[in-house]
Amino acid sequence: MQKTTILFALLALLAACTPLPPTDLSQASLIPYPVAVTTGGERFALQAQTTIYAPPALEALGTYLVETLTAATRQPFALEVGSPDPAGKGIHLALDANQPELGAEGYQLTIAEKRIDLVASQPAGIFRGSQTLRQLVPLVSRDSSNRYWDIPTGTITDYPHYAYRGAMLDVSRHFFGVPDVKRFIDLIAAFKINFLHLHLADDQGWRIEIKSWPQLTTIGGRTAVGGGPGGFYTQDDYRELVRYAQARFVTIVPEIDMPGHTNAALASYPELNCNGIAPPLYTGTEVGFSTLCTDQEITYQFIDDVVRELAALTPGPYLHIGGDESHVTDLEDYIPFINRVQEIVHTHGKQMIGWDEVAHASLSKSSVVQYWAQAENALRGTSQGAKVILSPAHKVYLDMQYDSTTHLGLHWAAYIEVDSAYNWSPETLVPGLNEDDILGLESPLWTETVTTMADIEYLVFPRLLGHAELGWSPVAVRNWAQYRVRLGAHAPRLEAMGINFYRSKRVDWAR
Ligand code: IFG
Repeated sequence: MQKTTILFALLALLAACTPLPPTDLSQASLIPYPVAVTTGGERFALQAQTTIYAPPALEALGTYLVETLTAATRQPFALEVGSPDPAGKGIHLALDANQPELGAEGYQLTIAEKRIDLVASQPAGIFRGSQTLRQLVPLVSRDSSNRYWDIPTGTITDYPHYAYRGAMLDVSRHFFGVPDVKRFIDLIAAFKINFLHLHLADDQGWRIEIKSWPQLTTIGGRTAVGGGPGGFYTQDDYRELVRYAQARFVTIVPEIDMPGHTNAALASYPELNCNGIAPPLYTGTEVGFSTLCTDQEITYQFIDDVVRELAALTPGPYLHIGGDESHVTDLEDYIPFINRVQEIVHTHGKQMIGWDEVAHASLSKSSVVQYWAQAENALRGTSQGAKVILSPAHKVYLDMQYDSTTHLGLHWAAYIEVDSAYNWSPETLVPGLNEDDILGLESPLWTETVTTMADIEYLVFPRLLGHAELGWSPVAVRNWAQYRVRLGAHAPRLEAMGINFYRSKRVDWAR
């Protein structure tokens, strides 16, 4: 036998005998960080033979997990539906109604050397736990054999701090087609974001087909900021986005901004204008210059038709009616307008969300105030029994530049570096706002300066990961010094996902 062959044989024998170093699950760079992690010190060797087991009710989630693990390892894993492994090995998904403390989205992940159990009280918890498991699979296998991906053993018990953890995409200033929005859904779902707010109509573009008012898209959808081609979602496109989001336990919140931010609608139908004259399509970036005609009945017929059609397409509980920057709508007209629109939203079975100015109206307890600019409006809202979603522009507006050198975005609210985006507390941001009045937080991306998916990713990532942690993780685990280490370790994962993320100098990015 050749000397080299003998040498390799000895090395392989040595490797096989050498005990692998212990692992520590609590040191895993998980984002958002779980509620409770205990380490087992050993490893579960994920390999091609590993089988995923799921009951029939979780077949789709089992398929999703197989696809996720295959993408991570290039191994084709098998899914067994309804027949657990008699030897108990493999990855087992299960629903357990006897763990109500996990809530709608919580899960328990138990990793032993030969078996992983992912248990939840509801299917959403299996999906959320799958994102954690995905982050535990190392990006490279144990050795050059490319056969073992070592997952640290231990247990994770986890559930969200806030029920509403959102991201908003403005598809009006610039339009983004179905494939881009689907990618956006994939990326936000990977970090346990569970609401996608689509800003579907504004001065520059109307982006959703309304069959009873077709010119909203045939005229109002024509263009965008800068005068380039616009676009719109047919109702089938929108249904496809809703389906895609639902499969990832993301709920879509559609927004039709009104009475301001309505030039696209006004340009589409002269009869919607108080003077009966349709203004030209608008391709600039000013705000606050448009208003629906609040004292004409046709306006409310229009709104009822739009809300009816949109509500029928939207399984989620919320319909967002905007209400921001209505600078040319007198307050004494604005208030009854919002009150009436709130009624229309209720008649079509939805709860109203509005930007914080809507708190000047008479809000019902089912309504939600999205605080973006005036903290006192958040308190105006809760004093009426409404709830609050926190979107403080100086902390979560993802169209804000990172610093003065960022080639995209604005800075009217603030420059928001990665540490600043993370270093705040939803619980104490607004003095006097009670914790149980806060549904959660949402990070809007306005797209005046954003035209491509790469632009979206550059502004959204990595700041959204910090917001995902502020929304999901308990107060005790949220601190920048510790989070920034985990964030830095995520760089190879973000690269593996093809995300064009901003490499802030405030973070030590792993290679
Ligand atoms: N404010 C406007 C947005 C957008 C934004 C850009 C709200 C609620 C400034 N309204 O934010 O339409 O123009 O940062």
